Amino acid sequence: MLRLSLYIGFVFGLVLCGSGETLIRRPVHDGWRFRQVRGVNAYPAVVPGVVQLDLIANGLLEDPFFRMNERSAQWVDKEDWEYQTTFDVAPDLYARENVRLVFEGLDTYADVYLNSQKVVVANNMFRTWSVDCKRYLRPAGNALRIYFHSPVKIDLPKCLALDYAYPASNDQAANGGLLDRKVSVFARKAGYHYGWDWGPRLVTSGIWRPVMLEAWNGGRFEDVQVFARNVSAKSAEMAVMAELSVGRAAQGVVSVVDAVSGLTYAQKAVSLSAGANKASVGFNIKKPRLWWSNGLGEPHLYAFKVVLALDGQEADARTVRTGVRSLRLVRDKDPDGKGASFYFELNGHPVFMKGANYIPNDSFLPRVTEARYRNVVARARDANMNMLRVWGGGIYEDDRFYDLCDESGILIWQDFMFACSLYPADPAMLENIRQEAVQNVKRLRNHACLALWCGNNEMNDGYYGWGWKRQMEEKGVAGKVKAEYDAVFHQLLPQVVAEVDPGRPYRPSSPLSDFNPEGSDGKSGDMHFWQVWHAEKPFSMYEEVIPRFMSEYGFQSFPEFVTVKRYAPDEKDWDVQSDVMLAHQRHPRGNQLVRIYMAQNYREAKDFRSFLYMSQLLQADGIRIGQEAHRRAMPFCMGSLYWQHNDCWPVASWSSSDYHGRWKAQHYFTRKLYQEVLVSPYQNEGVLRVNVVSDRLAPIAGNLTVRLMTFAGKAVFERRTEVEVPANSSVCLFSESVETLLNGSPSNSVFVSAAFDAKDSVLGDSVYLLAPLKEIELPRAVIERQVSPIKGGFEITLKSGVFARGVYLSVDSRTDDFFSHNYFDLLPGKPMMVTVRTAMPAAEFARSLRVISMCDAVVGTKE
Ligand code: BMA
Repeated sequence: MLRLSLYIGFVFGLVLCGSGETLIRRPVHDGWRFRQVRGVNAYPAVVPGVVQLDLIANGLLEDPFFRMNERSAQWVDKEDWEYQTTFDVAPDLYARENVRLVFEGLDTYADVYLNSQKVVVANNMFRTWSVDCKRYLRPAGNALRIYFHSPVKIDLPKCLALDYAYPASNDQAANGGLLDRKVSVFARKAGYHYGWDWGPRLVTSGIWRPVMLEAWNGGRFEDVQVFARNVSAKSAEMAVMAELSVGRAAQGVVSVVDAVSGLTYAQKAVSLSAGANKASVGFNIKKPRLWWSNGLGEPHLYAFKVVLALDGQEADARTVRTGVRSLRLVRDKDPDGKGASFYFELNGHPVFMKGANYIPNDSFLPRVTEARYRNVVARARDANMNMLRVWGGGIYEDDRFYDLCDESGILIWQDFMFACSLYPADPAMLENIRQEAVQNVKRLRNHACLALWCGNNEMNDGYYGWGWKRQMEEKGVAGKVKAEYDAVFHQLLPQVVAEVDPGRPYRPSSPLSDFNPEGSDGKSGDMHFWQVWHAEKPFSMYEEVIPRFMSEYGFQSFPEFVTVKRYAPDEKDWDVQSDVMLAHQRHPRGNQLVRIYMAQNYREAKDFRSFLYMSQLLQADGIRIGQEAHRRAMPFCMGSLYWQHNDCWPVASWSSSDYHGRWKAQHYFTRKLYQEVLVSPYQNEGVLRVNVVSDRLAPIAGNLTVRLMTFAGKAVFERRTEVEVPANSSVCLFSESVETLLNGSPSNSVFVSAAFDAKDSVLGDSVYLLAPLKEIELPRAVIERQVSPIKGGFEITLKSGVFARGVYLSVDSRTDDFFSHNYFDLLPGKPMMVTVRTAMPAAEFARSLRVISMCDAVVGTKE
């Protein structure tokens, strides 16, 4: 893969640097300065960037992620800001017939002046803005100035002009000094900037994506789409659709070449007239190397170089890297007498979607580096996920993100950027949304990872289920706002998808039932299940309410102590109810709910640090019940996406890995629960059953071993059976009454260990407790450790004479460490080997390594 990317980089390099006549693209990122419009001084600025980052870099704003500093950053969004640079145009670029200035992202209300000419008026951070600027340019000393209007000042009057309020449940207007005036819905700007129940209110302004100069002679591609029409093992019918602009009528040739092998797939002569043109080229690939999702095979990517030659001269070339695969969302009417199906079928095989919901990686988007994108996608891949849902309150992600998902076999459920609110939609706004949708659908449609377009997050549920309909009726505007809703999600967006990306499914909202347009019942369509958490229902409800496709469910935890100390370094703040900790807990009842579930499920944590650790186990234990129940229920249920994969700042949240990328207990649990083979013990009416769930596309013959042991390691029961696990299915392969198994031992003194092995390797295993943890008196586990250095870190071997629950390794002083395994159960007498990646010297590591288990974290463990 690395070789392929290097090669593609090389090919791109040739194309972009220009071997003479091809299109030139150069950034305009140097020499920028910014100033507060009401102020006098100008300061150096980084482009791409946002004003808060520039203020921080110039010592004018304190890091809003530290302690309660977010509060003193609230003035920034009430100000107007101006960014300015001057640039020269290199002679080769200046000599081209056409020069275009492209802003890939302006956040949000921006007037752009080039040499004093107003060339762009922007009002949507999700759109690209470009201007053919040859006539305004000079060879040297071009002045580029961008005036950013305060989004609050622009939108507040729109809000005040109405005698009703658009619901926006997560907009933290009050924290921004705006009382109850929720202005977020008026801006085409990432919803989470205005605050969320896991995010701070940091409303940014700035040149958040690259600014480029593009120059060409004769003609260029405006867009190149490559897709597969029909795919089988034998052949793939491919299509290239190109949009091109040419200066004057010309004879052109569009060819498609394999960028790696140089092989020409197709060549077509086209007669082009001056202006905009379309051209399509078809070709076949025999025995294509298919793209597979993570776990099922290689996500092979082809690199198609599409070349435009005009009058015999190469004018432009684009390399599109994409996978060849067929993907369908299968909605059979009533395949099993239980309602319509909802599953993805990849290359002819139904695939259970194992994944999570994804939010932006930072409140300040431009500082999400390539390395962070790599890390967040690797976190999904390494936890055996095959789908992420890019949720509607964030952004249409960077190309880099989708490239990485293509490479990693991570399918994407892509929301349009609307979440948990209702939005005004007058004709101007509808046109704005149309442009946004067309541009983003075009930008993303070549990605093999892209599985589905979805109109919005939870707006349908909000309207019918959360009381918005009634609120709007009371104000006499229900007809109006519902018409606005329908115009966007039932007319405009499906139309855009049908026109621009016809092969991809569209759903108006998530969640959505098919037969009951006024809600989501899980019987058809997808479901967000929040009764566990918001309605305080027990985790066991996850076993009762199983939909066709679970696109959200989740439970909060706190980040690790080492992360907490970065934003709350003072001991006086080490209490979840301290002002600082509460500033990093944005769900109004978050702490209360964590405490309620903790008290129901576990014994009391003995101190702050233990509480943080136990909150992570609680989350992992709880979500695990859902993850296993969903997988066991295949093929009825074909997807489990928990809320949420990542964080945008350090906070208590539903994430399974924190802002710094540290895996929480839930992430370690997920890696195991999302393995190809899951061994899942569960109890029902006095019977212990063990299901084996396999995503493998072939049956597996092996052995299932089920053991019962006391915490001190005495065997109570053991059975080993030869079994066959059918392809791509869930089967119950063990069933026995708990009473027989226990054979007189109390249920709170034993654990079950179940494992499935084939050809001498364990493909899946699980530890299961027969009694609730709260009723279990965990023995005091003394964990022996041996540490030896290895390349890039250490190897640690752990052993305990008795069962140790949730063994947790940590080192205090750094955040660059990564433990291969953590929060696992140690079985009596059975050693466990963990490696850690760290730069820490050996002596310091040995000194700071902490190893605890649950018995060390709760009050009242007996010696
Ligand atoms: C879901 C999401 C988010 C939210 C999460 C936790 O409804 O769509 O809006 O952050 O719940 O409350």
